[in-house]
Amino acid sequence: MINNNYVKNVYDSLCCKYSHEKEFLQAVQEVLETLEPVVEKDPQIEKLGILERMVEPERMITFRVSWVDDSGKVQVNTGYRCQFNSAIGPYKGGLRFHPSVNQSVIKFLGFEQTFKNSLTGLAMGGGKGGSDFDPKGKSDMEVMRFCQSYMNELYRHIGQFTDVPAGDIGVGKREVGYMYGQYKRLANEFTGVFTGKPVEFGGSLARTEATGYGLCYFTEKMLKTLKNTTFDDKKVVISGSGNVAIYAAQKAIQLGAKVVAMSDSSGYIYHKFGIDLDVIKEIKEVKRGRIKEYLNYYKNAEYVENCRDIWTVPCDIALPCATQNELDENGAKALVANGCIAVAEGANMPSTPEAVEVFLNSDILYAPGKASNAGGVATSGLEMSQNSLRLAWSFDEVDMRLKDIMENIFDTVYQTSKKYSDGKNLVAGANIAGFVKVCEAMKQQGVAY
Ligand code: NDP
Ligand code: 2IT
Repeated sequence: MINNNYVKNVYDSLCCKYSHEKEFLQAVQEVLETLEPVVEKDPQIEKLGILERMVEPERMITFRVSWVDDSGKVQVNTGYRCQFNSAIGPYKGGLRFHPSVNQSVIKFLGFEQTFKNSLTGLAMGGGKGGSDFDPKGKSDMEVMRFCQSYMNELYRHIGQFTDVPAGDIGVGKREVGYMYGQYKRLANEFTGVFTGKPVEFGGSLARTEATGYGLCYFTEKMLKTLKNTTFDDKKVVISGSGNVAIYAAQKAIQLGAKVVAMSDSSGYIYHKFGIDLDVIKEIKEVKRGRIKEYLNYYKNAEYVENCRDIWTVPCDIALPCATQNELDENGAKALVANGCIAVAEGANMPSTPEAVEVFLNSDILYAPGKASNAGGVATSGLEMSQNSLRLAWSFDEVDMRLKDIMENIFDTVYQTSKKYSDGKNLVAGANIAGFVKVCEAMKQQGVAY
């Protein structure tokens, strides 16, 4: 519910203009609702049109990506790069390759990225991109040809001081490698224009682990501060089995927890003795297979062919690490009913607005993705620093900085939440803290006329 007239007008005009962009409007509404107390205290925000500017990307690039499949046939996909906000640094954010990608999805991700990057305390603006290309079932050569064709268009819009892409769903080291190679051929320069690169050519150690590890560092700090407890001996459910999920599981296990369920888009596995992460890595990272194959290794595990039902598995801590809107009201109610004490988002906007409402009205600790999953992009920021310095830090050095950043984000979000609400609403804390820095930068930079 939005009450303030100015905020309401901004949101209503956006709804008229982009009525078909469901995910984007959802992300904007969630942020605007929490900004009301800030807007009411500072009339300059309305006078300078800060909110109108904040919800409109600086630039939205859409392009055709034609590529040749293994049979010699030409295929066509749509490519996107949304350069959302550059007030506090070059556009920064991942690329997603998934058939569900469209303008709404890319805009919601770019919008959220702006606030997330601000929370890291590093100098990074917000951006996101991708394509509706589906890497599943494609040969390595098809993926390479697609990445090269994608980069043939994108290269003119990016640069180490302009816009620095990275990975997201469907884009890992393999894809970043192919895209970086093509960028280098076209631009004839070797610069840190991508993050999440393989370590052989400038990638940072611990970037692969960073989002999942960062999620657990944030959650551990939240548990200690607000519930006087830790991951130790807790039962954890993690959705997804990609980059974020795997390394969230690894860190949770290192911190003494037992991960009992994980999923992919087809279904979830439940292993009451604790999931064997080496097997998940073998299936997902090496074979690029399906999570169901876990049953070939452990006969006493169970597989349920409905990924949404994973939230009915009783747990102490839930970490949604797959995709947007994967956790709905029913899932949220099941978690609350089963006595779950904390939900921390590794994915971007995994909880529907109805699910968030359930969490905020319960005793569950709820950490919104733009705060709790910021470890990935924060470590991308560290990769940019290392590339500029022409130095590479050790795994432990990067990991230590990551932990420090995540604990600082928690403190900032918690303190901001105490200042503007009851200290429990970390959604408000994250949105306001992320907003204020970008807002001040925009004010100081003026508008061109
Ligand atoms: P991956 O491609 O490595 O893994 C994605 C996982 O989510 C897979 O298990 C996939 O299952 C599942 N998934 C994807 N789409 C759906 C869907 N529509 N329904 C159900 N499950 C789905 O991606 P990441 O791990 O990198 O990203 C996961 C989430 O984390 C995303 O929301 C991303 O934006 C966010 N994130 C990622 C960061 C990073 O550094 N990589 C940083 C911060 C946030 P399947 O294999 O069946 O498709
Ligand atoms: O959503 C995200 O923060 C990411 N996919 C990581 C972005 C990045 O630039 O590392």
